[in-house]
Amino acid sequence: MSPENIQHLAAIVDGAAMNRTEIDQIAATQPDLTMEVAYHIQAASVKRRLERGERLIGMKMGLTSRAKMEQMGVHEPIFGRLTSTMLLSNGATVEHSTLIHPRIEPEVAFLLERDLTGPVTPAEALQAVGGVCAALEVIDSRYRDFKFTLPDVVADNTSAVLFVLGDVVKPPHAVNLGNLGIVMEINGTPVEIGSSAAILDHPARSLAALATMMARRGESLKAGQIVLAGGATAAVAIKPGDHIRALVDELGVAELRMI
Ligand code: OOG
Ligand code: MG
Repeated sequence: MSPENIQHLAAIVDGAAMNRTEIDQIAATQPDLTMEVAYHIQAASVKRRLERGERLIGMKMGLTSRAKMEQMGVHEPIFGRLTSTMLLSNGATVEHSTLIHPRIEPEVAFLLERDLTGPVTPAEALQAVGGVCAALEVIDSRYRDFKFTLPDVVADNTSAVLFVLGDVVKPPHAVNLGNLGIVMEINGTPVEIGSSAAILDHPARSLAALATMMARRGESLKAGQIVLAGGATAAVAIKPGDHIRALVDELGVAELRMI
């Protein structure tokens, strides 16, 4: 695909994210939308955000659990980029009308204290981690009806829109990271139950996979960045009035309210 077309498509997905409008899948009209091209579109669209003053604060993994792969009908982990306007304080209130068709999922997040360059093993990846915490990610695909191919969702920065982190931060080896029970409640009712083991069998594998995939593009993770390891359960549609809590064993609660 030509550089001009990549910039053009980046402007379309960025505009849809900015204006919260639905768009048609890119793959439907662009047969040369490979995964490689899709990551170029993602990078170019996030560059537009950075040019508007947002900061890159981390990365996210997506489709790292079977539940998510089955829900979305795609079967390969992908990564996206997190910017400063996506991070809300724990317990924040979000206006539903500012989003398209938001869904929410419980996650585990890594806080990096060292730079991390792939390829690495999961054990090596964990050496870059200063802390782990509970997280909730709101995803809001810009594609009509939340339907997409794998390259489409990559181009759309893996549906990233908002996230919150829990207040409890622990060193990765201080918790049973490979099998933390996770419950997501909406208005006090458990709606999803899972474990951090659902995230590629261990969240450290997700972090290592991220560093390794980024290395293929000549990119690396930096000290101070946040990494969302990927949804541990299927994502759930949210509506005004919902109070959503992710309760993660040993790591407390990440929560937010929709109005
Ligand atoms: C893609 C984003 C997936 C996750 O944690 O699996 C994701 C989507 O489902 O829209 O964030
Ligand atoms: Mg996610």
